[in-house]
Amino acid sequence: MSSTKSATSSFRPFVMGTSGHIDHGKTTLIKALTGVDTDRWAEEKKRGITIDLGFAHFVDANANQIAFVDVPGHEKFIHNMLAGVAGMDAILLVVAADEGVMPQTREHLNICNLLHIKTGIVVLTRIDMVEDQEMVDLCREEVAELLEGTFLEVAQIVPVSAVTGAGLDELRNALSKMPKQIQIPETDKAFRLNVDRSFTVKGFGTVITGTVLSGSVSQDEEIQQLPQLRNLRIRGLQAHGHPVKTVHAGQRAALNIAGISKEEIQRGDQLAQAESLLTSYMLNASLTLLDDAAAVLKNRTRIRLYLGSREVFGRLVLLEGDTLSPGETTIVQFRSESLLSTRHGDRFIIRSYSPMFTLGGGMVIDPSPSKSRRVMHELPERLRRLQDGAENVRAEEVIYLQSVRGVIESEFSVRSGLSVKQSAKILQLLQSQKKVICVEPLSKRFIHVEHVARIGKFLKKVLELHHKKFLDREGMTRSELSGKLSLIFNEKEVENLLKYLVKVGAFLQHGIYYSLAEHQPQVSKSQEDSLARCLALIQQTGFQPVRQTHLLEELELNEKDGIKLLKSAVHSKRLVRVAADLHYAPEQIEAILEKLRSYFKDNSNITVIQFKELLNISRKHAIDLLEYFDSQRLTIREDNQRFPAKILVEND
Ligand SMILES: Nc1nc2c(ncn2[C@@H]2O[C@H](COP(=O)(O)OP(=O)(O)O)[C@@H](O)[C@H]2O)c(=O)[nH]1
Ligand SMILES: [Mg+2]
Repeated sequence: MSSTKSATSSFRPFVMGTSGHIDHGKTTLIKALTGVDTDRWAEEKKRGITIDLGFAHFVDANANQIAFVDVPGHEKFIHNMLAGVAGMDAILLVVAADEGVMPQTREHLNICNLLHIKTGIVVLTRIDMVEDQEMVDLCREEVAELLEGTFLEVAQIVPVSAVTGAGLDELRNALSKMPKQIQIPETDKAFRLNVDRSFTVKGFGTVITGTVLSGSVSQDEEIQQLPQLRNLRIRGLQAHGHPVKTVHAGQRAALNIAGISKEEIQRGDQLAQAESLLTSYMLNASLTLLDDAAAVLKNRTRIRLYLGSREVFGRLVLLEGDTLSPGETTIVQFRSESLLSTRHGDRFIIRSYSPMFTLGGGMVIDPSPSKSRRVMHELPERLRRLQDGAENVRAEEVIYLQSVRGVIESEFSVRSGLSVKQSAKILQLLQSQKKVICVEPLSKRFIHVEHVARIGKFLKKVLELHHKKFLDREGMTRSELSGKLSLIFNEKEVENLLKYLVKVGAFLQHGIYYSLAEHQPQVSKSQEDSLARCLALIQQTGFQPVRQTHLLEELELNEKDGIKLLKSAVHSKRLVRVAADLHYAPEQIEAILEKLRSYFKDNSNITVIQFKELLNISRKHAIDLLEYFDSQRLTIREDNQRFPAKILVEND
């Protein structure tokens, strides 16, 4: 994403949202400050209430940009309020002095508190409506009590009247102090925006609006729409009503997007830098039930989840205990009915399915959990460590929780919440502490050593069974051994895993074979003698092959045992099986290839008859041998001629 040099200390745009009960004067206050009537819709004007999110911007005395998001107070439109609240840096909590704290004052405050909004200002509105100062003081006390223990506990409380203008200067003054209290916008992180509106503008096409949560994005850049994982190009940008080249964290932005209809992108979708989020139907999270939640929460309750500007339905699986009581915090798994896109650290709200009220909220700990039953053991403890452990503890859990699949570096920071730079450093540390291994130097896939040990255990079992079944064989080759591993790992990864397991002594490697340390291929002395005689016989006869019946006679074994011994000799590469009734010693095959090589020096190809004469063997054996060479890709057949394959001549 583009450089964010301009977003330095003097330029700290931020988003401030209203909160509070209906009719307490939120919309009127924003109009008094900005001149903008945020009730955009005819329906809103007719009914005199805010239904959906409204937007206005304000430039404070220090020329800093504040984007206001005006939310509806009515309990029926809390879902719209939730769509706007996710990107807010600060809150204007509005309480009418003549009415005091009301249900949605509490509910909005609870929501902002659960979403970890960091700061804000409390505005006591409509002070012209109360008879004396005493009433205002009473309201102030009531509000102060409500704010105890919340993020607004230390907030400034400003009494105002939008009608007389009293207190508005003090409020503007308080607003200009806000940037210092707001965390530096996350400008160095990946670009991310929650879509809250999508519409068509004549002559431009589809335009979406949203709050830039982190990073920045510029005209003509490619971004991804999530959870659809669709790549989109940005045709043009506006911030606060003006065309710009780049938009930054803390700004409200309108993006003109190429090649998509307004129906294909909607409120609830996200736009983000590719690979900065993970999609899943499942989330592991911590969840706090509100003190004033109406009832205990039962396991597997169907609820509404609010994440960014998105509302989805799903069930909450309690990972500890069967119920959750008001005020308690626990670890849960959310099973969504539609696809989600999140990263570690995202905050969410849950509301009851019906009737609708806010139940609680929490933080995403694992944005795309492994389904492996193996990691279900101790899962809540591990998730808790991943939630608030030290960086290296979190990093280790991230990798452990992905079981044998492990984590590739590009998704590591999405799962851990660590920056890309921190991630690289910590992965290095975990490797040097021998807690994780890297099985793929290119994609950088990391697996926890405990899971690698499990892979080792599994392979040892496979080897043990194999040794039992084939007493006389030396062991298994990599391709024989990789069977089930190749479902997860590519060839290079299998190779590296085996190399590691041999290094830590799980099993042995000799030549192309892997075997358990205790395994000794069992060939009896007499069988060994028989085989030696048989090999001697084969080699004596030059290129004239010995028939299998003759070999078996020579082995002095019955047919069944004899064939088994031949097979094991083939397996251990002491004998080459060219066809059912045709065996050669490896040295003979090499000698034949040598003859072929020198033949091909003077000839471009060879026919069966020429080959038969070259070796002085029967036509049938010549064909068998040539077909064997074809199968080994040493020769290439074209009609009745064989041409040398590259590897045959290159060995020259
Ligand atoms: N007297 C007086 N009336 C106000 C003041 N602020 C808002 N109102 C009125 O209170 C009603 C509700 O205001 P509105 O801004 O729509 O409230 P919201 O639902 O919180 O957005 C409207 O009739 C406003 O004119 C104020 O400071 N003084
Ligand atoms: Mg309003």
